[in-house]
Amino acid sequence: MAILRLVRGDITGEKVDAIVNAANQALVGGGGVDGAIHRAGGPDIMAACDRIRDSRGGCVTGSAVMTTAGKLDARAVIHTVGPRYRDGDAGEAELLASAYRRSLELARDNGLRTVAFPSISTGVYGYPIEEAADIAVGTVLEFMDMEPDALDEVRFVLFSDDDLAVYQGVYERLSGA
Ligand code: AR6
Repeated sequence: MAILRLVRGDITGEKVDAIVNAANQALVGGGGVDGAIHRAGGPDIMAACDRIRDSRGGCVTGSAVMTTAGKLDARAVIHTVGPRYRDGDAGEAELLASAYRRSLELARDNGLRTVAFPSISTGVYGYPIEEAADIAVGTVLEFMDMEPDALDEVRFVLFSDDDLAVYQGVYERLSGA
């Protein structure tokens, strides 16, 4: 049975099997958590992203790819691409759920049993945090329910106290805790 944990912090300091990055389709890096991961992990991560871009064009929204974790204290970085939020009617919810699900499947398929997620799409991509937290926590709980032996732990690493409080509220509501 896997456990879900919610913590506040900088995801680049997490010691887990897989750190998930909120990337863009071209895998070219950027600001936010993407910039922090490449800065802390060093150039090997971008070199691996370059190879993925050259061989298969990058990563479409709602999907995920895996690279080395470079100097991070993890075995891999899973780069997923969440949707840019427009009005909520452009398929954003399905794409965000898919980003989480594909990341969890990639971890499972590669024997990565502890996974740390940031709050995907809620920074530069503008997804309202309450709605995004609902999808994030809901998708992870559903995966753990369907596949109880696939992973040991999923950890959400929230960058602010406010974001952590939102995720905690959603978790209590969805899990009945
Ligand atoms: N650890 C944990 N969370 C963080 C960290 C960190 N070190 N730094 C920022 N966050 P964002 P997006 C939080 O913008 O919305 C990039 O340029 C941040 O406070 O990183 O999916 C990519 O290249 C927010 O809550 O990702 C893409 O172009 C959350 O991480 C685009 O931004 C996500 O914010 C992706 O936008």
